[in-house]
Amino acid sequence: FRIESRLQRALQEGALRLVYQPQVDVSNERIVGAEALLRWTDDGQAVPPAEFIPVAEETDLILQIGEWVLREACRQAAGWQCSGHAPLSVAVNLSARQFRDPNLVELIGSILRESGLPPECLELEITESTLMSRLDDTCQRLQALSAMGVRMAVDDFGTGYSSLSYLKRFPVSRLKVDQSFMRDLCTDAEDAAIVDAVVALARALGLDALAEGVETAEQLEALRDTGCRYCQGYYFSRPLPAEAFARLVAVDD
Ligand code: G
Ligand code: G
Ligand code: MN
Ligand code: NA
Repeated sequence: FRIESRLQRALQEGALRLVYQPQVDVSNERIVGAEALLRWTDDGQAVPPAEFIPVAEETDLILQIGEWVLREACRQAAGWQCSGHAPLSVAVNLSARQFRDPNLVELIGSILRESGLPPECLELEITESTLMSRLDDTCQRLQALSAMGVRMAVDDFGTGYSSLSYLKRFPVSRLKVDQSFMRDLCTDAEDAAIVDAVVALARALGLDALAEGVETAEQLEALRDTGCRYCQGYYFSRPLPAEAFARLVAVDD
């Protein structure tokens, strides 16, 4: 409860910020976009999202926070678009409650209009468990969002239970291979087989695959062999403040 009122105040006082982790094309190691990740510094102390997001998720506070995140991410990503570099996308994590919010589609429409960010440059990440619950409702929401031109990604793929027949029907465009499979990719044959299988599944369904948690050159090499198209992780960059990300993109040109 205490954390909730502090978080509410942080939101009002502008104590939340976003950092951006570059997403990279495996074939040429160029930056194609970034995932926006929320940060909260409370009394000089960083509070991890894994601690405060679940608290916010218990109430409608997550809707207010989520709206701020979407607005901030779209505004900053609109500023990255420049001549000379291919369009950069921004990926925003949606909580389950946010994804079910009846106002979500309208909200995203107005945020895209006010920011000027092209809809194709916005990607929304939902977890496998959100995707695979309330399937009819999920299907309608995904259709409404993809009709706007926004792209959908399945986060932490491989850790939940996906119905492959629904995965086939849903308008999602990307599977994000969970970082837990990356850790021992080079030494554990089972993890390697799982990553191979997810990448093959994505390809068979016409989706692209992005591997999370790539920390070493060896992991990148192993990933290349699977044909995985995109990745992100500390090997390329930690999540960066917006200005630092923009500088990195400028150097990448
Ligand atoms: O940034 P990393 O530190 O630790 O993120 C931890 C978890 O918090 C991840 O599961 C990530 O998806 C989630 N997370 C980070 N930022 C956001 C956000 O803006 N909204 C939601 N719903 N989850 C987020
Ligand atoms: O659940 P989600 O994928 O949204 O969370 C991403 C989380 O993973 C963030 O907390 C981010 O800081 C973290 N992360 C990003 N890259 C790496 C990495 O290479 N290694 C590890 N251990 N964590 C990472
Ligand atoms: Mn994510
Ligand atoms: Na993830």
